[in-house]
Amino acid sequence: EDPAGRARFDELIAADQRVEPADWMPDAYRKTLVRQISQHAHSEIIGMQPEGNWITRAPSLKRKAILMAKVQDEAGHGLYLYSAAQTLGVTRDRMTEDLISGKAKYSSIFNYPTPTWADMGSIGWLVDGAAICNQVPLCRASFGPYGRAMVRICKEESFHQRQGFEILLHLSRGTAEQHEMAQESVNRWYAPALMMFGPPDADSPNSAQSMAWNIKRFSNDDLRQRFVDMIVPQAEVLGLTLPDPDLKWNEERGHYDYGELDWNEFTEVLKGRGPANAIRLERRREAHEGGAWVREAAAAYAAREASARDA
Ligand code: FAQ
Repeated sequence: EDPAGRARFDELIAADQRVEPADWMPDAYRKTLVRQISQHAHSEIIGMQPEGNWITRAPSLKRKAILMAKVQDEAGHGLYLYSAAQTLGVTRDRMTEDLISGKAKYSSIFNYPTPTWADMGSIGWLVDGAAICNQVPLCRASFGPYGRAMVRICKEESFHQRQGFEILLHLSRGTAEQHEMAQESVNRWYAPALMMFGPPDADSPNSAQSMAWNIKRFSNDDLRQRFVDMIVPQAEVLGLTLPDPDLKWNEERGHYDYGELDWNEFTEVLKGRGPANAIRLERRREAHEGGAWVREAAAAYAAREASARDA
């Protein structure tokens, strides 16, 4: 413990200023940031798979180009976030090892399959929409590299959300079959998207401390409510129904009430028993092994450049 460092850290947090990598910080603060930022990075990387599934089958060249750009954006987000986590002392190899061994968490949402093209719309509208609600406040996270990475990520997520909304709008206004495909997809993604915000506040062990450290700015339930309030009018524009019979405007609260979510399903997914957990990890392992030669070549090139410089 460094008393002067501790005092400076407490001052920065109290003044709502930024902590930078070289500053002294409590071990628990460092640990919770590594946990959250690495989980977030893993989510972006695993999150490429459900949409990657449709790149070769996109309904037009234009849709394919847009989808490819979006999936590449997710890779970029993963890289910004791994870099932010590395400033805290954890290595990229360590994080990757934890992901492919199944030890690390990543967002529950990416363990659901994408059987139809409409799922590209639902992921953009609901999953990126939820991601934006959760991540805009993270732009003000107290840890500098995380907050700065989030600014850029949020700009790109806004484009992702619009492209998803537009896919659904197109389908919803298309043939009866297309409309039905859009509705069926929204029916599957609605509840899992609400679960992205994490467990209810009463069951969220990390929230209080993360809020005291200005990492999280709002509780899981507050952000979930904000998301529900945002998507209800958007669903009306889409001409689609949200699959929740309890969804109702509450005049007194000034918010929409919504039904209880199936938290058993959430727990099962977190334990690795969701519909697509096994295949997601299997694909990530294959990609990691298949990419070994690229890492070796990059390392050999870097070593040769370094020895040429020293010579
Ligand atoms: N899935 O005490 P809390 C995207 C875990 S968006 C899995 O409330 P915390 C964009 C939590 O880690 C998705 N696990 O935890 C995209 C903790 O376990 P631990 C990624 C979850 O950290 C779109 C335990 O439950 N976004 O990728 C989930 O205070 C389309 C107790 O929970 C982020 O990661 C969940 N949904 O709050 C990409 C945002 N929820 O670690 C491709 C940054 C909770 O103690 C395509 N993260 N858990 O073992 C956060 O804001 C927070 O970490 C929360 C959880 C809000 C997710």
